Amino acid sequence: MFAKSALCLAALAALSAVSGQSASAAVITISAPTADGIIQNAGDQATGEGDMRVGLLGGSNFRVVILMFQLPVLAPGETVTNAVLNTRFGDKSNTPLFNIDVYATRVAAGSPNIDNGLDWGFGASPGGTLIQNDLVTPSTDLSGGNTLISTDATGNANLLSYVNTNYVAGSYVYLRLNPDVAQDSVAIGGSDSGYRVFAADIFSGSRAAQLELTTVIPEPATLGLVGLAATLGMARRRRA
Ligand SMILES: [Ca+2]
Ligand SMILES: [Ca+2]
Repeated sequence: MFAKSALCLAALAALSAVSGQSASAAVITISAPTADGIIQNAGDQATGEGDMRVGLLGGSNFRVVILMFQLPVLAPGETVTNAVLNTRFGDKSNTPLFNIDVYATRVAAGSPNIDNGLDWGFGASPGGTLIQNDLVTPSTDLSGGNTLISTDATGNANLLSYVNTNYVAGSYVYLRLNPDVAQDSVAIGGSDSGYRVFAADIFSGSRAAQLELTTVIPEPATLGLVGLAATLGMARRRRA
């Protein structure tokens, strides 16, 4: 029943697209690759861990999580209209007292490489573009052991703006999950306190962080007008 309705809706959408009556929307889900991982204050990194910590490990290893997502090639005229970061968390490790903030670090070409996060300072406000303040707080219930946490409306708007401003198809957008405290154990909540983020490396990637982009492709009639306007614009420039 639902499948049939969906098919009918899809057929109608296709028909109206052909007849130039509507725009079509799509949701593109991009999973983080296994190049996701942690960087820590000692200046090193790890990309093979299934359990990526935001917080302190072993008393002195202050860790932040680096995620990256490959921006897809869009169709002519296709625009991104919403962006959401979906991250899955395991149980807390001990009792973290801090919150996690999300920053965008850069868009970079080439293979996904956690080194793109290494040139950052380690502190409560590492710089870059703040996407989401307090994505996770000490009161966030993570007891289920596999909890999906998504950016909220403000975070989505910030992420959309960052993605659209810096979009390069095929390149990776780098995001950083950062503790919003200094790196001492007292502020963090103890020497082994942190939040555990699932990496792409385990559960066959099924718990990997995901960037969800909603896009809209304009109707063919609009595309035609855009093309006509561009042609007229070119003609005008030639005359001038
Ligand atoms: Ca990894
Ligand atoms: Ca914060």
